[in-house]
Amino acid sequence: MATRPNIAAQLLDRNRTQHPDKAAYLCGDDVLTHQALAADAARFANLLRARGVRPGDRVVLCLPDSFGAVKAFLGAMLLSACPTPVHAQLSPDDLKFVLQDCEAAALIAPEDSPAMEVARTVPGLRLALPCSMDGPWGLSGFSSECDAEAPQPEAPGFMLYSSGSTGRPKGVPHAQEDLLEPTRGWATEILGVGPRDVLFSASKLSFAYGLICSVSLPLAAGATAVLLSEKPGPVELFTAIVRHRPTLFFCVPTLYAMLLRAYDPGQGDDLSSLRLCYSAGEALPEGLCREWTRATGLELLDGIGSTEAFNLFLSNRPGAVRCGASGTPVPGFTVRIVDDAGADAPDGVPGELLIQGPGICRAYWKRPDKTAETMLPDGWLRTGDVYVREDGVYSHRGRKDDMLKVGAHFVSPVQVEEALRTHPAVLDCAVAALAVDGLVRPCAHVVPRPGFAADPQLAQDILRHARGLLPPQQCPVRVRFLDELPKTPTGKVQRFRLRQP
Ligand code: 3UK
Repeated sequence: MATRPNIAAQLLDRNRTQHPDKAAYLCGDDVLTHQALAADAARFANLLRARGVRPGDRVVLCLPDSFGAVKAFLGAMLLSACPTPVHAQLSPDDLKFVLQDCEAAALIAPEDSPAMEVARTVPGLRLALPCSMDGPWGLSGFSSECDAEAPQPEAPGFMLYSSGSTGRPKGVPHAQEDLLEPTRGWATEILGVGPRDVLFSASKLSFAYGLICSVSLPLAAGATAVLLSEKPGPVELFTAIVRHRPTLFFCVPTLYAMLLRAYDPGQGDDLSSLRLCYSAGEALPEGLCREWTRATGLELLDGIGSTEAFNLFLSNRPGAVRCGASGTPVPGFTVRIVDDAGADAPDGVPGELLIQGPGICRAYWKRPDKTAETMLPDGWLRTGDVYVREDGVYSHRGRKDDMLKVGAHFVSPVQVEEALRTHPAVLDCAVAALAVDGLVRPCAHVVPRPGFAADPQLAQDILRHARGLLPPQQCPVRVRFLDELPKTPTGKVQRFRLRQP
């Protein structure tokens, strides 16, 4: 078999040759040209090699979105190591789990960050290298040219972690080539991304949606991308849009709702550079879709993707937006809606969405149980999403499992319940989705311990208790008291009975 090309080398070399001085990335007041990006990515590959990192080794990146993060990601890829970006604010516990689970050879993180503390507690880790916003430390001693390694046959080209129903996240490995899949059907045929576009994603590089919109799309199109290193709030996002004048904006529904509330064109919130807004990560409520377009005059396209697919597989189209629907299959994908027996569901009947297409992950990292459940032997991927098709258009009807998508984060009811049970008044509890303005939020259903009055004061106390233990998206927004939870004869709680659409 012929050796496979190194995808990072391909992207970097093409851009460096065609437009060396064009901006590849904009971040705050700083500009990174395609030439400077290629040079520093090569330096980083050479550094990793000199420090004993080999092709196939996992290199965990725990970094804010920044030039440094992109250089580190592409540099690791040049070596055909496996860059594994994780959220910069990942808890020390979860980071330790990821480093051990993927048997990381290296961790790249900001100097003095909690991540660097965690690194000291992981024996197998060979390298913990500090990284500034501009790049990993010590690049200047290395050559700006590097001999890129060909991707190894079985080793993952890059990996992302996705949260699971029972606590720990699962590694989702992808081949290097998968990085380019979203640039074909979705970016080219649907969005029409070209070299003159300036892309801006509020979602971070550690999330597949962010990696696609901030790395795959701009580099494949020879375009420019805006990076925001801070936590994205309305002020930060409007400021970046006004300053950098992006043409394409990618964000999640929860943030569109916040942006819409804050939007004030009279106060300088100028969105005139945008030709299109895109929403993914969780279902976009129909009302929010309409309101956004009414207020801004901009189309808002909803589409669904997943970490496993490393792509969008259903999408709305410019000029033909159906608010409240995920749209139609993205070119390259075949989709089915099936009933519990695996038979095709007719139009109008909800069932689970299965997808098939290029670039889909074929096995979770070291999780044969989860792989067997999700990746069917005939090549279909179970999305876990319930969909209904009408007139060829697909609409999301929630998740088949108990997982919640809140602000585009997976939330496991089990984890929230564990936290709630540490409150002295909670005898039993179950967490299920509650729709607030069409967006999914966790609701706690609590059976109080005898002797505790089920009143609003206790509800507030339980919510406060949860906020002290859980990240914001996992915190219930409401407590409902029940005398008992709905359970199967075998005692399993039936969370689906508690959902309030
Ligand atoms: C849900 C949606 C309704 C759905 C993602 C690449 O979200 C992405 O990846 P994840 O692995 O989550 C996947 C799950 O999220 N979901 C995502 N988008 C929508 N549900 N409407 C939507 N538009 O449950 C799916 O199975 O974190 C990965 C590119 C884009 C992405 N959104």
